[in-house]
Amino acid sequence: MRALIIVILVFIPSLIIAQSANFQDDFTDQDISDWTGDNADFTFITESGNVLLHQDAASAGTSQLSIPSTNVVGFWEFFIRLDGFNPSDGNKSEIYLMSDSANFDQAIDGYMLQAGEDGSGDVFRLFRISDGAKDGEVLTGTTDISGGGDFRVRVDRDASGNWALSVANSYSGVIVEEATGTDNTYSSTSFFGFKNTYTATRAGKFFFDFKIDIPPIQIADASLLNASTINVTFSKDYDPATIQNSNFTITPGNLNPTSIDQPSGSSVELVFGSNLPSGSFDLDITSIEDSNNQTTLADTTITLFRFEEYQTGDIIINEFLKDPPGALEEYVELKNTSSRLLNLKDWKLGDNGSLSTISDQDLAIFPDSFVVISSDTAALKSVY
Ligand SMILES: [Ca+2]
Ligand SMILES: [Ca+2]
Ligand SMILES: [Ca+2]
Repeated sequence: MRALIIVILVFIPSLIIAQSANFQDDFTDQDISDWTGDNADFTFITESGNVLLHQDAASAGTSQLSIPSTNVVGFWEFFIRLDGFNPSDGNKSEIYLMSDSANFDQAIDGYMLQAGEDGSGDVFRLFRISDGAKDGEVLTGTTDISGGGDFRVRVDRDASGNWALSVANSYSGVIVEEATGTDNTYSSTSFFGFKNTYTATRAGKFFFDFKIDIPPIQIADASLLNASTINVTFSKDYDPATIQNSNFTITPGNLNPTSIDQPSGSSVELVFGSNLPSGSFDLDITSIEDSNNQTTLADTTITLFRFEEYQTGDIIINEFLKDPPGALEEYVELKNTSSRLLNLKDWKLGDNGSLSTISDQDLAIFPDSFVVISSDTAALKSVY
């Protein structure tokens, strides 16, 4: 019997998993001299350390900018703010993801994402543009943009012309895919850019960023709550799934917490099974992600101290200078005669006439080491 070999060709639709950005400009350099168009209509603002491009035109009209860009397989991700107005045909933004001309007023071929239309059904819409005119709607978003606002937008395109639109309602929001479409009429491009149309009252109401730049999660504070517990506070809420015992390690000893309490969305309490090492030790923290899984903590090492209880005679006045001549200041030198790390926090120093707290913060005095107390430590250093 002859073997019948059947070759089955399965058609698998191309998944939109593009990983590379087709175009980015974060405007950090506050320089758009590499863009072409109505450059004088634009300036910059900085919000939380992030630079945004700001249209600040003098009167009603249109303003556009373009820049050479040839990548078409990947994604365009950007921020757009239609600041507190209801977009319309007279107040809208058109993002030209692909264009064969630098001037969007010409008879271009390409693809344009529209933000703003008459009526109240405003959503992001991707159009094919042929000879400068809309030539078919490739996909239609669902996020309501009829009231303007802040939007993070990502448009993906693969080599076959499969498009996808993802939107979030804020700069650092989590984008969600909301529409797809297929159009491969044009598969190459020369320019990226945008064109805004506006009335006089909206001439300064457009903001952009063509790269999403979210501050990473960081350690805001770490300190001992007691001899076996460390509080760590992050700069933003974390993903609880990434709070694993193995992500927190103390050296020396390679100690991991035995349990972790989560008193708030941005702080943890690491509970260790025994007292932490006395003196100074390092806490290594790895693999913590923010609650939106958008940024990951850079591997961080924090040096902490665990002070020990003092005993009578541990701290002595080793030396002092009273009523010195000239410009010299009085000083008192304290010595830690013990072999343990001690804390001078809340210790008081005085004489018959006065009594002062040395420090209301942690003030380490290392084993067999000195702390010199003076009202003018700079002068003291220059003399001794
Ligand atoms: Ca930026
Ligand atoms: Ca630049
Ligand atoms: Ca509208």
